[in-house]
Amino acid sequence: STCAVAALSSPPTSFTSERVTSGITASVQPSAFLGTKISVCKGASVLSRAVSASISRQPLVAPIRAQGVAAPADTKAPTTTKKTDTKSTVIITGASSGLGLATAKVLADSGEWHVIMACRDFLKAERAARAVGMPKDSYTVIHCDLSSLNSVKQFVDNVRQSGRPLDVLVCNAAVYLPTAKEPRYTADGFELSVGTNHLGHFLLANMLMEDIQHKENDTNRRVIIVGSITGNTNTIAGNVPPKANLGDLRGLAGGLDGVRSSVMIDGGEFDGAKAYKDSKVCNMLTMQEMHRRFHEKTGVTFASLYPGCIATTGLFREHYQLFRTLFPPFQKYITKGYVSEEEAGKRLAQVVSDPTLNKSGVYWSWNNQSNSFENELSQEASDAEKAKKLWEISEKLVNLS
Ligand code: NDP
Ligand code: PMR
Repeated sequence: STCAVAALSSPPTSFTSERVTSGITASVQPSAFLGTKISVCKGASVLSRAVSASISRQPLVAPIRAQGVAAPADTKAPTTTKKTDTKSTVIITGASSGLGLATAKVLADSGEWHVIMACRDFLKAERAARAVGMPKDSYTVIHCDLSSLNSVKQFVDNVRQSGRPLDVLVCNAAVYLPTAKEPRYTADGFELSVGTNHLGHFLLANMLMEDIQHKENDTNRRVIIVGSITGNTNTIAGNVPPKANLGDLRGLAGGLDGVRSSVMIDGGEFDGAKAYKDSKVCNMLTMQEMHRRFHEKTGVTFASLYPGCIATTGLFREHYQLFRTLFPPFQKYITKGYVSEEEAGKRLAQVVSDPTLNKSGVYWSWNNQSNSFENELSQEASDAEKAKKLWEISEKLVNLS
């Protein structure tokens, strides 16, 4: 056989591939799209063709045009409700890599879902969708940068313009800055991890509630916010320092801006790893608060999950190289918490579409046989009073109240 196995595992070497007419520079990462190894064979697969096209800077079969900020991929989208297909619609934030992309692929391949990929890098998302072979009419890329409240609002407008009735929202995107010495900020001046992972999604989910609850004759309407074991201090993983802790939320109340207040939710010194774990606690608290506020009134199901340790994703792109080399085998052979991107994608896709995972207010996890179960959250991540306070402060910060 002429097959060669190309190990395209981390680290993804990123490079600037081309400059497009609008002046947007596309950064392409030929990293492991779904798993760590990609077979490059004679009569190459769509995946390997697309990946090598990206690498060799050759254009893909059809040209990709950047739509400029916040324009939907489907420029011919009518402004009235689309009745042409019977598919359900799911928005997945951060669908350009890792868990989001793997989930988008599973749902697109099922033939039952149209996936709106809410991504900050239009070209990367379009390329990723093509590289994993998502059918052309199964997805739309719409620009959304969660680190800008204006971009989130623009995204919501564009979704409404597309006319697709919305069934499910998956808040999946995240950044993790474990090696940052100094804080970084969103466009609105919030510390970047909590600003993106929590506040961006908080605004998005709140705005889209209106659209999700207005869908008629459908019981499968869900809002899913991806959580994590590392935000739960009732686990070993959650006890690896620095531990998540929101304290009395004084830093958040001050705006996380590093000027009037601390950049950390609890008012402490900047720590990128802690900020990420804190943001995951916020994600899990937000899901429960949404359940309490909206489930009975709207029938919408709210859920969070820990999909397993997907040690190969871009989440660890800013970690030390040594960590990125050792982390996958450590999780595979020592903690046994490792899951592939494909497996994690199947899990999140279940939370989106499986009729048996319809219970609201649940934090889903999977056992070693890959069976789902309702998991327990840590004390802080299930503290209803804290959830309410978090909600009220977050509403103010994103100008919803
Ligand atoms: P990846 O880095 O592969 O995916 C994160 C995605 O978020 C990327 O598509 C990235 O876009 C996107 N993103 C980052 N910042 C923004 C922004 N400002 N606006 C829009 N999109 C943005 O990581 P994972 O797939 O691992 O992470 C997905 C989710 O899974 C996260 O919520 C993470 O917390 C969670 N999780 C991951 C675990 C793991 O072990 N990996 C374990 C538990 C939970 P781009 O492609 O442009 O960089
Ligand atoms: Mg952790 C015992 C099980 C277990 C599991 C399931 C994880 C998942 N981790 C476990 C244990 C340990 N980890 C132990 C014993 C250590 C000390 C050696 C350890 C270390 C560690 C580090 C340094 N682990 C990490 C890091 C990270 O930088 C990751 C992180 O915290 O990101 C926020 C991480 C993770 N461990 C996990 C998972 C899922 C992560 C990624 C975190 C996430 O996506 O939320």
